[in-house]
Amino acid sequence: MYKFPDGFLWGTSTSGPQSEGVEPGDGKGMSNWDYWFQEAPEKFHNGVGPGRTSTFYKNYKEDIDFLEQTGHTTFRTSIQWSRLIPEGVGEVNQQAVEFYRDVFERINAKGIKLMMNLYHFDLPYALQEKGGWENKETVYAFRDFAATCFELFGDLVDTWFTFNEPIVPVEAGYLGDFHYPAKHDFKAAIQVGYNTQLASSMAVEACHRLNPDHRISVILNLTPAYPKSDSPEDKKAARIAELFQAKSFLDPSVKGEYPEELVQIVKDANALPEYTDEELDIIKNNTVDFLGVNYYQPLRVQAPSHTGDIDVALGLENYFDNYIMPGRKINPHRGWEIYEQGIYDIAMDIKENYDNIEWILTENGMGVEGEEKFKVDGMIQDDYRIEFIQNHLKELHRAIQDGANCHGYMLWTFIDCWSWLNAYKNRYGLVELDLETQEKTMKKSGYWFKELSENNGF
Ligand code: BGP
Repeated sequence: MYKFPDGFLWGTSTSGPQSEGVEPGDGKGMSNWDYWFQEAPEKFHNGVGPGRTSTFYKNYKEDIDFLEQTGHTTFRTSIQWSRLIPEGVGEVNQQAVEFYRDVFERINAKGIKLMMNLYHFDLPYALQEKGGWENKETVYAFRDFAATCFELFGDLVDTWFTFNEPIVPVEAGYLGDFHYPAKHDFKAAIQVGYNTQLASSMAVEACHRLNPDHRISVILNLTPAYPKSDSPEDKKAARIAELFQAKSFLDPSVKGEYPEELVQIVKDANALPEYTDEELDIIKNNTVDFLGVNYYQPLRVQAPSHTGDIDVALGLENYFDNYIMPGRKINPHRGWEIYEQGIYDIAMDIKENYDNIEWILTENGMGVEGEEKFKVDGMIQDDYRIEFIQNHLKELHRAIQDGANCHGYMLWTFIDCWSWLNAYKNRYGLVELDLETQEKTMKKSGYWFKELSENNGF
């Protein structure tokens, strides 16, 4: 038996842009994703854009009933900035206020602890046009958006998050091609990362001031980086990968400052962002109350093949290369390595190096393509998902036995939802969605998750 501590939270996570659907006429503004889809629909799997989701915006009353049927004691989604404040700053969309208040009241009425994230990769396009996260104006706009949310919904939300996986838009949008604006610019990437951290710290400050009884955090994808060998070159590469991909937000969020080693690397690359001492004080004085941790896959790292002078166009490849470990266990649909022990290693890092701060596993999950082929008598028999969750929970359980301060497990995701460029390619839900009819059906894992929650273990 794997029993979890009393009061351990069981739930799922989703996000506004991935579940609500766009409802023209209800005052929602355009986000960076809506814009990108309009400009380049061919980039999106099967040409399915952010308007075609599980349409939680329309069907939330029935959808919320599934939270009970799947045994949720907690649930996370996000407020879409472009729905609440269509231009990013200024006027608040009253229809959005009514929508979110009704959703939150209904979830509260079921006794489910509501966790609310403020930014899940979705920027109002009006701000993107002015430079997006490269421009400090976006930082102040985010602070004001966050304060508006605390004032409008503080009575209904239990726990707040500022950003989901803030490193992802930095890497995917400024060092790669998976998020808008898809440019390769190392210096811009560093500025965007810094500005995002500053915005997060400012939101923490606003929450503590406006909602002093509430707790607030950030959600980080803490991919551990494992070196290919014990050679000093591979170990150094893994250390740098970890600094960029995990510690760049973890240290300022929890400790209030950037790791010295990382600052030096950025300095050497001539890529220090524009900052002020007042801003660094804001980061220093507004650390998170606990942590949200997403875990899907580890990083396997080797020394970079590029040597010599830093080539700014190369970005992170100046410092490390990823490699595919022979014999690794892999989710063939998503292409991601499955390595359950990563959870344990993250837990021990938090315990040893971050004062054992309290944390919640806010995302972990298995995306599967063509799930309908696993349907028997009208229900998807997703034993592979149950096994995936169990195997990860065993490592989480071991970590808790060894002192990890983890208070909950949240699966990605609740009802199959839309996902960025992959759209509906991979399904993650406890509840199946028929995209054409909007019919929703519990998967086997949905029933199993309820038992898991009721037994507080398996
Ligand atoms: C996380 C994101 C989610 C979700 C998930 C699954 O990184 O926070 O938004 O998309 O990954 O990833 P994907 O849908 O790309 O397979």
